[in-house]
Amino acid sequence: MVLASALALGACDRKSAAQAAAVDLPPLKSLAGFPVGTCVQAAQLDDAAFAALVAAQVSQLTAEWEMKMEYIVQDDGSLRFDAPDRIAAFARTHGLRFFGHTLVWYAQSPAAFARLGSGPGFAAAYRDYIHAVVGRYRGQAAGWDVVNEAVAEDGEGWRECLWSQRLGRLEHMTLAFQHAREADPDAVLFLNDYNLENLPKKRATFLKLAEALLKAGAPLGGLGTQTHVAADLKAGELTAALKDLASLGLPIHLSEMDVSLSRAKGLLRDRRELEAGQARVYAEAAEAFSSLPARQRFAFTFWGLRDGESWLKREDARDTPLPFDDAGQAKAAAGAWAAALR
Ligand code: 9MR
Repeated sequence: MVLASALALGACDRKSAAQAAAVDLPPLKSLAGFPVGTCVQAAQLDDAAFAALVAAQVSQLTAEWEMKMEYIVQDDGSLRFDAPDRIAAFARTHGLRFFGHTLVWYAQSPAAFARLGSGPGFAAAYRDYIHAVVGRYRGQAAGWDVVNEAVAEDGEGWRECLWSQRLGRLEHMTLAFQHAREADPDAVLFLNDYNLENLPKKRATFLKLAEALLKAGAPLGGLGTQTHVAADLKAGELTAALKDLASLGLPIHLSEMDVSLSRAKGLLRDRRELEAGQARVYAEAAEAFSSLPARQRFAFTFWGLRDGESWLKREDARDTPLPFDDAGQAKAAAGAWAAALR
């Protein structure tokens, strides 16, 4: 199956993504009745064409990685904020909403925390970190991914990590939400995860976790569904997932959408079919998201705008998962997304 997708993508080298038909569209944010976001890296803002595209197309910014512990926490435990401050300043200058991503992530456990042991010093450092980061953007960040990717890959329970080992499985999450609330009384606080569209079992565990957090007194205010999906996602799966996630009544952030061609499992044969599948998936996402009750539509965020900047390129340089091509021209995928909103 991997070979089939590789062959399909090979065929498309003849026609590069940049040559794919560009479509003429008004700015995406002007078409949607909800905030439209993208992620950015601070250095990308030096690219004038990219900065102009971002300012024109979206109304919300997420830092792609520079608000995570991997950037903020230094080896000696001190914190650095230069890159996130730059992204926040760009958002302010251009009148864009700012979204915080992410406070507690199983995948990141800096040495500065690990060496603290499990005594009260660890709990204090955990609280101080959340207070420092959330407090710094208090009044500017509309929301935060407080806990990221807590559900196990196969949907069987929750992941073990440094935070759960030192502070407790549910307790470390409850505490993170409480500390974030102490630092910013107004930000909407999210639980965020992936593969909720294609794995109903993982989605069910995610919803149970959300309920457990609420019961434990966590000020959970919204659910984030990343939506890193592939062009062969079955029709109807995204719609069913969003409906299910919305059943708790909390605001929904479609928080990191991209639609991979390379990850499609060979069900679609050639690039033309893969691109049509991608457009169909983007259209379904737009339609399903705009069908949610207005008060539950927190934001619709693409994980990047131009194909060339996608993290998925590291996995397969031929992938073109985003709504704009390398030159910043809207692709058929963006056209389909926009048409589904009209
Ligand atoms: O796209 C992000 C990539 O540039 C970073 O190197 C990586 C680690 O920080 O994180 C990627 O973004 C991830 C996001 O933060 C959480 N959900 C999955 C995203 C793609 O891996």
